Order: sequence, then C-alpha cells, then structure tokens
Amino acid sequence: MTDIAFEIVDVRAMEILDSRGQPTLEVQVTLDGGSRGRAGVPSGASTGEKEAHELRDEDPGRYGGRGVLKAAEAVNGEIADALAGVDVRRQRAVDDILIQLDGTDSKSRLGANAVLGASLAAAYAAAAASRTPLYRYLGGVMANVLPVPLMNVLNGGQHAANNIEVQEFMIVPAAADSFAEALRWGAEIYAALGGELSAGGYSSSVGDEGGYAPNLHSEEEALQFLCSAIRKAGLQPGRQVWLALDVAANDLRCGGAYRLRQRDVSAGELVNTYETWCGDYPIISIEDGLAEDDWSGWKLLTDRLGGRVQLVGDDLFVTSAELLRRGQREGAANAILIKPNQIGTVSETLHTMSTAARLNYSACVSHRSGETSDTFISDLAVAARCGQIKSGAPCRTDRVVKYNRLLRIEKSLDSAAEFAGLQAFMLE
Ligand code: 2PG
Ligand code: MG
Repeated sequence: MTDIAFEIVDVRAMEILDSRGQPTLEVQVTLDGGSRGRAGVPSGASTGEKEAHELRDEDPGRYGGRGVLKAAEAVNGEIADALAGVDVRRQRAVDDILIQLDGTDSKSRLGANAVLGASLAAAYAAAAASRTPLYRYLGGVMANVLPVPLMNVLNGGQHAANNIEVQEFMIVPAAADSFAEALRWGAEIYAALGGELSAGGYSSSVGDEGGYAPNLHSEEEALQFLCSAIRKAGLQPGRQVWLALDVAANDLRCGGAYRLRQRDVSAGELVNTYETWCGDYPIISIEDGLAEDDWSGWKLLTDRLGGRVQLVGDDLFVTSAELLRRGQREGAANAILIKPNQIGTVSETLHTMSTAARLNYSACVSHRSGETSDTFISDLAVAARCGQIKSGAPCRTDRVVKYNRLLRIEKSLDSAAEFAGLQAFMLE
C-alpha cells in the first residue's frame, strides 16, 4: 500500500527576488498528508559554459529580460502534472521524471532553475513529512560532520566594482575546534580586516558575497591585508587560519592566454605566479586557477602544486560527475566545487559528490553570488560529510543564513558533532 502522507499533490512556483535584486524562483511542494517543502533557487554571475541552463524570459519589458515567469509556468504546469501522485521519498525517481520531462542535456527546455527548484522542494517536503532534519534525511545517521567555512572576505572580479581581478580571497579557519569557533574566528578576522582597510584609507564597502571590495595596488596587497587581519584578531596565519583563492580564471581568459593586471600571461606564467603566492602566503586552496577550456594548463598546475595545495575545479567541472572523471583521467585538479544549480537536481548533485569521494577528490559545497534565504547547501554539506562549505563573508543575511543554519545543526547534534578541520583538504 502506498503511504498517501508522502504523495505529491501540488508543486507551485513564484517569482521572487535574489540578493542582487534579480528575479529568481521559489518553489513549494505540498504532500497529501499536508507537509510542505519550499526552496529558493540561486544564480551565478561567473558561470561555466557547461552549466545547466537557467531559463530567463528574455522579455525586455520586465526586469531587463531576466524575469522567470516562463520557468514558473513550467513548474506550475508540466512539472506539477508529472510529479502528481509520486512518493516524494523516492528522490531519484522524482529527479528522473524531471530530467526526462525536460528532455535536453542542459535542462534548457523547462529551465534548470525550474527543475532544481522542484527537486530541492521535494527533498525539503520529504524531510518534513518524515519529521527528520534535512541533513539527516539526506545523509542518514552518518551525517554528523560540520564543514570548514571558506569565507570570502575580499571580493573582486565580477562580484565587485573594484580593480581586483582575482574574484575571491577567502579565510579558512580550519584549526578551530568546532564550526561555531571557526565562524567566530572568521567574523573576528572580518571585523579586523574592515578596521585595517579603513585605517589604510581604503573603502570598506562590500561586494556581492559580503566581502570588502576596495581598490588595491595588487593581489599580493590583498593577501597581506588578510594575513595582518588574522594576526590582528589574535590568530596565526598558516597555523590556525589559512587562505584560499577563487581566481575564476575564465574571466581572465584573453585569446589563448590570460590577462592579469594589464599584462598578457601564459598558463605557465600564471602557474609560476601561484607558486610564488603559495610560497609567500599560507594558501591552502586555489579554485579555477585556469580557465575551463585549458586542460593542459590544469594538468601543469596540478603537477606543480597538487601535492600541497587543494586545486578546485568549479567552472571546469560544473558539478558534473562526467567532467570530474575526465579531470581524474587527465590529472586535472584534486577537488571539486559543488553547486546544485550547475547540474540541476538533488540526485545528480549527490551522485557527483559520491563520485568525488570515490576518486579521492575533496569537495566543497558552494553558494552562488546571487542567493536567497535558502539553506539547502548547509544541510547538504553535513549530509555528504564533505567537510567544506563556501558561503561568502560573515556579512549579509543571504550569506550568514547558511552559516547560522550550520550553527543550529552543530548544536542539535551536540556531542555527536564532528568538525571536519584540516583533514577535509586531504593534503599531506
Ligand atoms: C564561484 C561563485 C560563488 P558565481 O565562482 O565560485 O562564489 O560565483 O555564483 O558568480 O559563479
Ligand atoms: Mg568559482
């Protein structure tokens, strides 16, 4: 007998605003027993070419063409019809229905935003009807590892209107004893950094992910500011707190080369630069150090730095298990960034994460630069025991809400909670 308490009876979407004031989708799944799940869909600015397709209305009369009414219509019509009567606990079946209904590789017919919204909301509804916290519903009794936060305290690239070309400068409080302590260290460093920037006559206004966005003379100056803020907060760079970068090198691509600080540089020169930075500063992780089409550059980077630095493929892998397998075959990167909206469903996201674990790639769950108050990624990080999350600076509610969710999870796990710590980076 089917348990009607878990049958999907309704799927509804509406257009809401994200953290940049751009329209996005909110989707709600309702079950026969009355339980509901609601999810907000994020949106990136520095996107990978092979990401699942975000459907926009392209109607210049609304939100400059960025409305999502067509995606909402797809949810309220076709998707709601296809999911009616399905047992919401069968997440893989729900997601397969969505994938087949869309029928394209990139989820472009219904829109990856429509598909992901329905998939996430189904997971929330299933957890609610099971009276189980989402992290435990997704990860079972083993879901007890709190991730190290990689906090983007200085924003550049496409996320800020300053002159810094590297997109993200993150602090990594990996030697803390708990997530709560790591978050406190991060917030104290963030406050110290604001003070240092103001004292130096720099702007302390913030970018899309809540990090400061000053004009600086060089990327090295940013790294120096981070180290001095760590010290100012009473902590030791390279012993308690490390640094991480997201270069988002797709955006530096210029013909067959890269353009950094008004100079054309080859992949080899860029790798030399990273090697120098890693020698001078306690950098534990570099994301998208090279562009997504530069597989030979990635191999060079991995050969040179892969033994001692986490090298994360974001635009390179776009949360795809298939691209990750290619990375493993070609010796490119040793870690993957996980963004559910790059691939489009909960099941595919979990599959990519388990593939990463099997291939010995570390994984970091990530927000997008355009966010909502949704906290799915927090539960996902704990459920998959991946040990790392990036959700911006400890500033702006769209960022902090994910960290606060992790504080609550840690508290409710009580003595069963484990903090991932340095081990999550899988470096010897
Ligand atoms: C990234 C993300 C998140 P966006 O490049 O890693 O920080 O940015 O969402 O703009 O792709
Ligand atoms: Mg990135």
